[in-house]
This record gives sequence, C-alpha cells and structure tokens, in this order.
Amino acid sequence: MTRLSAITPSGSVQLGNYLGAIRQWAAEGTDEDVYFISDLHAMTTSHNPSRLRALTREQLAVLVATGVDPRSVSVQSDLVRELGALTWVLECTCTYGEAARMIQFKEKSKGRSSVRLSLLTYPVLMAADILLQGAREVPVGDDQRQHVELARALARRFNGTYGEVFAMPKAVVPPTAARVRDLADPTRKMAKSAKDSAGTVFVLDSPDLVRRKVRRAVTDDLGVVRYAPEEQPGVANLLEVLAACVRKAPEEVAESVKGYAELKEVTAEAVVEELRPVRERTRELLDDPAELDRVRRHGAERSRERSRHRLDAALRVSGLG
Ligand code: AQP
Repeated sequence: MTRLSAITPSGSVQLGNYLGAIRQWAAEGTDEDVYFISDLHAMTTSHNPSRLRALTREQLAVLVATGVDPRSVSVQSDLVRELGALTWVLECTCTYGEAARMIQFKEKSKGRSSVRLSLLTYPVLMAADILLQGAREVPVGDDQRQHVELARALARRFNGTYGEVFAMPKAVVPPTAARVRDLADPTRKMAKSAKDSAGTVFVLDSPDLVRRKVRRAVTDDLGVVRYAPEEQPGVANLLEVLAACVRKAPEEVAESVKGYAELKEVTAEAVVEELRPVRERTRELLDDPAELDRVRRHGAERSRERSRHRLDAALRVSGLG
C-alpha cells in the first residue's frame, strides 16, 4: 500500500519535522512509499531561488541521513513536467469554488495585499502528487485533510467522466508522534519558518546552540516537574521532547528528573545525542554531491517509472495527444 508524505523546503529541518515525521518515515517506511521534498509547494509564497535550491538539498540529505529508504525519496520538481501536465488536467476537473473553499488558502491569504495564484491552486498540485504516484494512504494532520478530500473528489470525478485511471487515496491519521512546540512560546508549534529562531531547534544546529536554546526554553513558576500539558505547556513540551528522544512516555521521564534546571540539562543532552548521527551524516552527504545526486536521480527515475502509465492514460482519456 503506497503511502505518500512530503516536507516543504520553507526553512531548515527542525526538531518537530524530525521527531514528528522524518524519524517515523525511517522507522516504518518501505521502498513502496513515497517521501518527497515538495519544493514546488515552497514557491506558493515569496521565495529566494538559491535558498530554495540549497534547502531542497539539505532536506534530501537529512532524510537520507535519518535512514529513510533512499529508494523511496525524491524531489518534487524532478517531475515538474509530469506534475505540471497532470495539474493542468486536474485543474480542468476542479471548480474555482472547490479551490476557494480550502481553509488553508483562506488562512494563508488573509490580510495579504498580494497572493500568488499558486496558493489557490496548490491543493490541485497536491492532488497531482498523490494521484500521479497512485498513493493509497496519505498520512496528514487536520490542516491537510481537506486537501486529501479534494484529491479524492477529483479522482472520483475524473474516473467517472473519462474512465478509470486513478486509485482512490485516503487520508490516514499519522502514527502518534510527538507534536513539538516552540521552546520560546509553547502555545505555538515549532516551525521551520518561525520569525524568531530562538525557540526552534534545527537538526543541523551545533550541540552548543541546541544546549543554549533548550536552556532558555520557557517554563513557568510552579516549580514542579510533572506532565500536565494544559497547566504547564512549556514543561510538558520539554518532557515530550525528552520522552521522544529516549523512547519513553512523558509521564515516566517526569519522574526521573527533579527541577527545571535538571530537566533542561537532560533534555538538551538527549536532543544533542539524538541529532548527532543525523547531523554528522547530513554533513557528509552535503560534502559529497555525487552521492546525493545519485540518490536524487534514482528517486526521480523511480517516481517517473511508477507514474508513467497513469499520466499517459490520464492525458489520453481526457482527449490529449
Ligand atoms: N512542531 C512539529 N511537531 C511535529 N511534527 C511536525 N511537523 C511539522 N512541524 C512539526 C511535521 O513535519 C512534516 C513536514 O512538515 P511540512 O514541511 O509539510 O510543513 P509544516 O507542518 O508546515 O512544517 P513547519 O516546520 O511548520 O514549516 P513552516 O514553518 O514552513 O510551516 C509534516 O508531517 C508535519 O506534520
């Protein structure tokens, strides 16, 4: 059963991406799955071309360094011609109303004087990502569920109108993973494109920088180490991060530490140790462009092979070529 997940190169990989997604992809993924760097999606808001290219490479390296099966990894834009063609066909299957109803579009465009058209249409590109690869399961959080529903609706409509081409995807709940919060503001989730990086641990941060960021994490003045996410969100976040790193439950690790200083020390060391091999391997890969290029080329070839017949059929039955 092909599963499909992506990471957008909108910034450097942060601890939440790693603990919440990439580490699971490495542990549970198979070479039938599709894990890709969605660089096309990163262009729906203002972007810098050379930074986009560098971040795409960095994310590819982090995925491989974490142990995601290199045969399942690819870069979205390596299939830009195929995706562009299918996106057009799917845009001709989708209505304006359907696209404009997307909550993410409403949220991300709110209050902006200028919005790229691609911000409106990118859920159709996402449908193309899913349908082109024949993905059956798309693990997504609530914010992306509506987009997978759109992919389903478009697959159903296309198949019903022109002929059976696409497999029906469905949104699945991702395996329970840590939801990491910003260390400086635990009411927000940790994000790669946060304006202030003080509360964001990046996978490639040096050990000293990780320690500094964790030591400065916001806690509270209750002075009790216990796992109470509602009342003590900062402490709970540190406990969740520590628990995820040492692969135990937050309640359990809470019992083993005394005060906030110790909690921060132990958490910082656990994060440093968890990230160390990934950071080192990522650096090696970034210093060895040939190896990364090879992974990228193979990933693209595999995705192209897997999807060729579906694209050809979609173009043919809809009257093209
Ligand atoms: N804080 C987080 N905790 C757990 N999981 C997280 N993910 C993101 N942040 C956390 C998961 O990482 C995967 C890739 O994320 P994405 O690139 O598709 O987009 P995102 O969720 O918008 O990630 P960011 O880091 O917050 O980026 P920006 O700042 O650009 O919005 C997904 O599986 C996501 O759930």
